[in-house]
Amino acid sequence: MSLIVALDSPDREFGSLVEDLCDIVDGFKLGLPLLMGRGVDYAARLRSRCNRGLWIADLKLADIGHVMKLTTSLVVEHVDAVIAHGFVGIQGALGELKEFLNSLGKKLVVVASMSHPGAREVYDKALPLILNVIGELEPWGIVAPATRPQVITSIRERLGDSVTILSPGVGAQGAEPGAAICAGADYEIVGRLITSSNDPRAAALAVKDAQKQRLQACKRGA
Ligand code: O7M
Repeated sequence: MSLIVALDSPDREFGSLVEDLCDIVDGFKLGLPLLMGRGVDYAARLRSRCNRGLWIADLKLADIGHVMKLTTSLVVEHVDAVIAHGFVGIQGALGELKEFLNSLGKKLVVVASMSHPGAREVYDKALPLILNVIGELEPWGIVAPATRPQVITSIRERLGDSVTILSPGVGAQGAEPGAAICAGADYEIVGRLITSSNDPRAAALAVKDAQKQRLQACKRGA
Protein backbone atom coordinates (compact mmCIF):
# COMPACT_ATOMS: atom_id res chain seq x y z
CA MET A 1 0.00 0.00 0.00
CA SER A 2 1.14 3.53 -0.64
CA LEU A 3 1.17 5.96 2.22
CA ILE A 4 2.80 9.37 2.60
CA VAL A 5 2.59 11.06 5.98
CA ALA A 6 1.97 14.83 6.12
CA LEU A 7 3.98 16.66 8.77
CA ASP A 8 2.52 20.15 9.24
CA SER A 9 2.62 21.35 12.86
CA PRO A 10 5.37 23.95 13.42
CA ASP A 11 5.54 23.37 17.18
CA ARG A 12 5.93 19.64 17.21
CA GLU A 13 9.14 17.59 17.39
CA PHE A 14 8.64 14.99 14.64
CA GLY A 15 12.05 13.25 14.83
CA SER A 16 10.95 10.20 16.79
CA LEU A 17 7.70 9.88 14.81
CA VAL A 18 9.70 9.85 11.55
CA GLU A 19 12.04 7.18 12.92
CA ASP A 20 9.08 5.17 14.18
CA LEU A 21 7.28 5.22 10.83
CA CYS A 22 10.33 4.96 8.58
CA ASP A 23 10.06 1.27 7.69
CA ILE A 24 6.29 1.22 7.13
CA VAL A 25 5.48 4.34 5.11
CA ASP A 26 6.47 5.44 1.60
CA GLY A 27 7.48 8.97 2.44
CA PHE A 28 6.88 12.23 4.23
CA LYS A 29 5.40 15.52 3.04
CA LEU A 30 6.70 18.60 4.82
CA GLY A 31 4.11 21.39 5.04
CA LEU A 32 4.70 25.12 4.92
CA PRO A 33 3.87 25.71 8.62
CA LEU A 34 6.54 23.18 9.55
CA LEU A 35 9.16 24.56 7.16
CA MET A 36 8.48 28.18 8.10
CA GLY A 37 8.18 27.52 11.81
CA ARG A 38 11.19 25.21 12.20
CA GLY A 39 13.35 26.41 9.31
CA VAL A 40 14.41 24.48 6.24
CA ASP A 41 17.35 22.86 8.05
CA TYR A 42 14.75 20.97 10.04
CA ALA A 43 13.95 19.08 6.83
CA ALA A 44 17.53 17.85 6.76
CA ARG A 45 17.40 16.88 10.43
CA LEU A 46 14.17 14.94 9.93
CA ARG A 47 15.52 13.22 6.85
CA SER A 48 18.61 12.11 8.74
CA ARG A 49 16.18 10.07 10.91
CA CYS A 50 14.82 8.21 7.85
CA ASN A 51 16.87 8.23 4.70
CA ARG A 52 14.45 6.24 2.59
CA GLY A 53 11.15 6.88 0.80
CA LEU A 54 9.95 10.02 -0.89
CA TRP A 55 10.52 13.35 0.85
CA ILE A 56 8.34 16.16 -0.47
CA ALA A 57 8.38 19.90 0.25
CA ASP A 58 4.76 21.04 0.06
CA LEU A 59 5.49 24.67 -0.84
CA LYS A 60 2.26 25.01 -2.89
CA LEU A 61 4.08 27.46 -5.10
CA ALA A 62 2.03 29.90 -7.18
CA ASP A 63 4.28 32.63 -8.56
CA ILE A 64 6.42 33.58 -11.54
CA GLY A 65 9.11 31.05 -12.40
CA HIS A 66 11.96 33.23 -11.11
CA VAL A 67 10.44 33.47 -7.62
CA MET A 68 9.31 29.82 -7.51
CA LYS A 69 12.91 28.82 -8.28
CA LEU A 70 14.26 31.10 -5.52
CA THR A 71 11.83 29.61 -2.99
CA THR A 72 12.54 26.07 -4.13
CA SER A 73 16.31 26.56 -3.96
CA LEU A 74 16.04 27.17 -0.19
CA VAL A 75 14.89 23.63 0.55
CA VAL A 76 15.39 21.50 -2.54
CA GLU A 77 18.64 19.85 -1.46
CA HIS A 78 16.79 18.17 1.42
CA VAL A 79 13.87 16.73 -0.56
CA ASP A 80 13.07 14.66 -3.65
CA ALA A 81 10.04 16.61 -4.85
CA VAL A 82 8.42 20.03 -4.65
CA ILE A 83 4.71 20.90 -4.98
CA ALA A 84 3.36 23.83 -7.00
CA HIS A 85 -0.12 24.96 -8.05
CA GLY A 86 -1.17 24.27 -11.64
CA PHE A 87 -3.19 27.40 -12.33
CA VAL A 88 -0.10 29.60 -12.83
CA GLY A 89 0.50 27.99 -16.22
CA ILE A 90 3.64 26.89 -18.04
CA GLN A 91 5.17 29.91 -19.75
CA GLY A 92 7.28 31.95 -17.34
CA ALA A 93 6.13 29.81 -14.43
CA LEU A 94 5.83 26.00 -14.22
CA GLY A 95 7.94 25.44 -17.33
CA GLU A 96 10.88 27.23 -15.69
CA LEU A 97 10.33 25.46 -12.39
CA LYS A 98 10.24 22.05 -14.05
CA GLU A 99 13.45 22.76 -15.96
CA PHE A 100 15.14 23.88 -12.72
CA LEU A 101 14.01 20.77 -10.85
CA ASN A 102 14.99 18.51 -13.75
CA SER A 103 18.49 20.01 -13.73
CA LEU A 104 18.79 18.98 -10.07
CA GLY A 105 17.29 15.54 -10.59
CA LYS A 106 14.23 16.45 -8.50
CA LYS A 107 10.54 15.87 -9.13
CA LEU A 108 7.74 18.37 -9.74
CA VAL A 109 4.28 17.70 -8.32
CA VAL A 110 1.41 19.91 -9.52
CA VAL A 111 -1.89 20.46 -7.70
CA ALA A 112 -4.73 19.50 -10.06
CA SER A 113 -7.54 19.88 -7.55
CA MET A 114 -8.01 20.12 -3.80
CA SER A 115 -9.75 18.21 -1.02
CA HIS A 116 -11.65 20.91 0.87
CA PRO A 117 -15.32 21.80 0.07
CA GLY A 118 -14.37 25.19 -1.40
CA ALA A 119 -12.47 23.43 -4.18
CA ARG A 120 -15.85 23.15 -5.90
CA GLU A 121 -16.07 26.96 -6.12
CA VAL A 122 -13.07 27.51 -8.38
CA TYR A 123 -10.81 24.48 -8.67
CA ASP A 124 -13.40 22.11 -10.12
CA LYS A 125 -14.45 24.69 -12.69
CA ALA A 126 -10.84 25.28 -13.68
CA LEU A 127 -9.95 21.57 -13.77
CA PRO A 128 -10.15 21.13 -17.57
CA LEU A 129 -7.73 24.05 -18.03
CA ILE A 130 -5.40 22.83 -15.30
CA LEU A 131 -5.38 19.38 -16.89
CA ASN A 132 -4.38 20.99 -20.19
CA VAL A 133 -1.40 22.53 -18.35
CA ILE A 134 -0.52 19.22 -16.70
CA GLY A 135 -0.92 17.30 -19.97
CA GLU A 136 1.52 19.61 -21.72
CA LEU A 137 3.95 20.06 -18.80
CA GLU A 138 4.16 16.36 -17.94
CA PRO A 139 5.17 16.73 -14.28
CA TRP A 140 6.20 13.61 -12.36
CA GLY A 141 3.16 13.85 -10.12
CA ILE A 142 -0.10 15.58 -9.41
CA VAL A 143 -2.31 16.13 -6.37
CA ALA A 144 -6.00 15.18 -6.50
CA PRO A 145 -8.58 14.89 -3.69
CA ALA A 146 -9.34 11.67 -1.79
CA THR A 147 -12.52 13.39 -0.60
CA ARG A 148 -13.86 13.34 -4.18
CA PRO A 149 -12.67 10.07 -5.73
CA GLN A 150 -14.68 10.68 -8.91
CA VAL A 151 -12.32 13.60 -9.63
CA ILE A 152 -9.36 11.20 -9.36
CA THR A 153 -11.01 8.73 -11.72
CA SER A 154 -11.69 11.37 -14.35
CA ILE A 155 -8.14 12.74 -14.06
CA ARG A 156 -6.66 9.24 -14.40
CA GLU A 157 -8.81 8.61 -17.48
CA ARG A 158 -7.71 11.88 -19.01
CA LEU A 159 -3.97 11.70 -18.17
CA GLY A 160 -3.34 7.95 -18.35
CA ASP A 161 -0.96 5.88 -16.22
CA SER A 162 2.27 7.82 -16.68
CA VAL A 163 1.54 10.46 -14.03
CA THR A 164 1.78 9.68 -10.31
CA ILE A 165 -1.33 10.75 -8.37
CA LEU A 166 -0.95 11.76 -4.71
CA SER A 167 -4.18 12.11 -2.82
CA PRO A 168 -4.82 13.99 0.44
CA GLY A 169 -8.01 14.18 2.49
CA VAL A 170 -7.92 10.78 4.19
CA GLY A 171 -8.96 10.60 7.84
CA ALA A 172 -9.39 14.09 9.33
CA GLN A 173 -11.08 15.40 6.17
CA GLY A 174 -13.38 12.42 5.90
CA ALA A 175 -12.11 10.14 3.13
CA GLU A 176 -11.73 6.47 3.97
CA PRO A 177 -8.27 4.93 3.56
CA GLY A 178 -8.04 3.16 0.21
CA ALA A 179 -10.87 5.03 -1.52
CA ALA A 180 -8.50 7.25 -3.49
CA ILE A 181 -6.31 4.29 -4.48
CA CYS A 182 -9.39 2.42 -5.70
CA ALA A 183 -10.23 5.50 -7.78
CA GLY A 184 -6.79 5.54 -9.42
CA ALA A 185 -4.38 7.31 -7.02
CA ASP A 186 -0.89 5.96 -6.39
CA TYR A 187 -0.34 7.40 -2.91
CA GLU A 188 -2.63 8.56 -0.14
CA ILE A 189 -1.37 11.48 1.95
CA VAL A 190 -2.39 11.22 5.58
CA GLY A 191 -1.67 13.81 8.26
CA ARG A 192 -3.59 14.19 11.50
CA LEU A 193 -5.10 10.71 11.55
CA ILE A 194 -1.54 9.48 12.11
CA THR A 195 0.33 12.45 13.58
CA SER A 196 -2.33 13.24 16.22
CA SER A 197 -2.60 9.63 17.31
CA ASN A 198 -1.14 8.54 20.65
CA ASP A 199 0.44 5.68 18.74
CA PRO A 200 1.36 6.92 15.23
CA ARG A 201 2.89 3.59 14.21
CA ALA A 202 -0.28 1.68 15.11
CA ALA A 203 -2.36 4.35 13.32
CA ALA A 204 -0.20 4.07 10.18
CA LEU A 205 -0.43 0.27 10.24
CA ALA A 206 -4.22 0.55 10.62
CA VAL A 207 -4.37 2.88 7.59
CA LYS A 208 -2.31 0.41 5.54
CA ASP A 209 -4.54 -2.45 6.60
CA ALA A 210 -7.69 -0.48 5.74
CA GLN A 211 -6.19 0.45 2.34
CA LYS A 212 -5.49 -3.21 1.63
CA GLN A 213 -9.02 -4.29 2.54
CA ARG A 214 -10.58 -1.50 0.50
CA LEU A 215 -8.43 -2.33 -2.51
CA GLN A 216 -9.35 -6.00 -2.33
CA ALA A 217 -13.04 -5.02 -2.14
CA CYS A 218 -12.85 -2.64 -5.09
CA LYS A 219 -10.94 -5.21 -7.17
CA ARG A 220 -13.84 -7.58 -6.51
CA GLY A 221 -16.12 -4.78 -7.73
CA ALA A 222 -17.71 -4.07 -4.33
O1 O7M B 1 -4.65 14.45 6.74
P1 O7M B 1 -4.74 15.91 7.11
O2 O7M B 1 -6.05 16.51 6.79
O3 O7M B 1 -4.26 16.19 8.50
O4 O7M B 1 -3.64 16.65 6.20
C1 O7M B 1 -3.78 16.74 4.84
C2 O7M B 1 -2.49 17.20 4.21
O5 O7M B 1 -2.66 17.24 2.80
C3 O7M B 1 -2.07 18.61 4.64
O6 O7M B 1 -0.65 18.62 4.65
C4 O7M B 1 -2.58 19.49 3.53
O7 O7M B 1 -1.76 20.62 3.29
C5 O7M B 1 -2.49 18.55 2.32
N1 O7M B 1 -3.48 18.82 1.26
C6 O7M B 1 -4.83 18.80 1.55
O8 O7M B 1 -5.26 18.53 2.67
N2 O7M B 1 -5.72 19.08 0.54
C7 O7M B 1 -5.34 19.36 -0.71
O9 O7M B 1 -6.18 19.57 -1.57
C8 O7M B 1 -3.98 19.38 -1.02
C9 O7M B 1 -3.06 19.05 -0.03
C10 O7M B 1 -1.71 18.88 -0.44
O10 O7M B 1 -0.94 18.09 0.00
O11 O7M B 1 -1.38 19.62 -1.48
C11 O7M B 1 -0.14 19.46 -2.04
